[in-house]
Amino acid sequence: MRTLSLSLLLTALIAIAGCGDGDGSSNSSSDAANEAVTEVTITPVGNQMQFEQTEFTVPAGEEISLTFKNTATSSAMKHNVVLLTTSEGSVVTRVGQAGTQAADNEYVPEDDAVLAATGLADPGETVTATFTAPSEPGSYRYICTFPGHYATMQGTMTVVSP
Ligand SMILES: [Cu+2]
Repeated sequence: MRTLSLSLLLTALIAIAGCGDGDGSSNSSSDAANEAVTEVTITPVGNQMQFEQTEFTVPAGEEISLTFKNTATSSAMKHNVVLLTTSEGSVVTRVGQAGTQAADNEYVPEDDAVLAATGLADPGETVTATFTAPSEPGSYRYICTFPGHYATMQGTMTVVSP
């Protein structure tokens, strides 16, 4: 009898844990990342130079709304999200490094490889960019171009056929 109660209790606990997983606002689980969406919210990892959401998937050719919510509290942690037309490392480096020289444009460099960009968000600020997803399925890198951030602040947008 005791064994039975314990196993019932465990089952109940597992069910509760399962529910908690489903209604969380975070989209960071791999299941959520694989599902094509047209609205995306990205946050930083605390006061680190990292995106909490390092991957998301969108349908090709659709209008996408990308929101960056800067939940950091350190005044040094200003961020943006700059989507690139490629995932090629040399381009990521080029655009990432060029951010330093683009202070007058919220650190977004003028570069053909910039597909879309949010404005610069101070801690506590939320910024949004809308753009049309590429028609070509594939991997597209996104970075923060605030000086010194791009090396660790990166993620990948996957475009899939709708
Ligand atoms: Cu940043």
